[in-house]
Amino acid sequence: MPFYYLAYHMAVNLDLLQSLLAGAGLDLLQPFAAQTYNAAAKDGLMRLNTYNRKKTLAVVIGNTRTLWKPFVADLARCPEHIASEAPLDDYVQSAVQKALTQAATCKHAVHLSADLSPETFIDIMTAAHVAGLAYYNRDLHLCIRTEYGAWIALRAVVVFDEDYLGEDSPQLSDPCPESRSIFREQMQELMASAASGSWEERWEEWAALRRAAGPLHSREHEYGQLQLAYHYTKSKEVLRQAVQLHLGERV
Ligand code: B12
Repeated sequence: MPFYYLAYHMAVNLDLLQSLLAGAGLDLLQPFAAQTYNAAAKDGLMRLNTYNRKKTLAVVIGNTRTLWKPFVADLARCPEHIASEAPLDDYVQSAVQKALTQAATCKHAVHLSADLSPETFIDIMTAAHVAGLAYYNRDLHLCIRTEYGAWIALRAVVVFDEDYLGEDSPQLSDPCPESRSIFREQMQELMASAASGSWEERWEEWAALRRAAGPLHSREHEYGQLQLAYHYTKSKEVLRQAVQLHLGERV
């Protein structure tokens, strides 16, 4: 992030925000102007509050595989969280709120990607794309970042009552254009099968598609075995195993 952001946004310390979020495993953060999302979002979707500014500061927050360790460490400290309906979403929400409490003194609105209520729903793949964080491949329904491929998750957009002083976001191009045609057929087949049953049944094939969606070098950033299984199955048993492993590693 360029230094001038830190100097100008006194009511939002983006440097502090970034480091607090990264400490919690949310290691991707990209500032952008809220208006660019509002112009790009599909009709019928909620628009971000611009606080009557010309260019309003917003950030899109995401993570790579890095999130898994601090999340599991948190579950090891508070195993009762495993029983919650969506432990990872709860963890993210709490980490974002905690970081904002310390790093922002102005009004702000948080839009979590897991929140599906129409009044606050954010089409976060479009947000990540217009912010310049990751390319939105509409055929694969995945955002792809050159370094990490599709091994990223998009967690939240926060809009601040502050001006956006950065440059216009860069126009991204597809880091792996060859994936488009190669996987269209496989994607259609999986979608058809998901429509007639549960898509989780074939989650390993979905994961294989995601693996193939990014450049070769991005494969080193693939989620670990338990992280992958949890993201696709949401199994509590996987979380218990991860906690056991974490506790074993600490002995
Ligand atoms: C709804 C949703 C789904 C639904 C989609 C079905 C449906 N038609 O409703 C289901 C449950 C199938 C799903 C599955 C998965 N999803 Co999903 N999903 C979302 C969510 C919450 C909203 C998408 C949306 O409605 N966008 C708004 C509309 C206006 O845009 P649209 O372009 O018309 O949206 C369509 C596509 O996005 C599509 N879609 C989205 N995800 C998927 C997945 C599949 C398999 C298919 C076929 C279509 C599809 O469905 C949308 C509605 O028709 C987003 C988070 C968010 N807030 O945006 C995550 C999100 C897109 N999903 C994500 C992921 C990773 C997955 C899964 C891998 C499983 C998971 N939980 O990790 C799987 C499999 C995806 C794959 N390709 O491998 C990530 C993508 C990350 C990235 N790198 O791009 C997001 C951003 C969530 C996150 N925390 O990061 N998902």
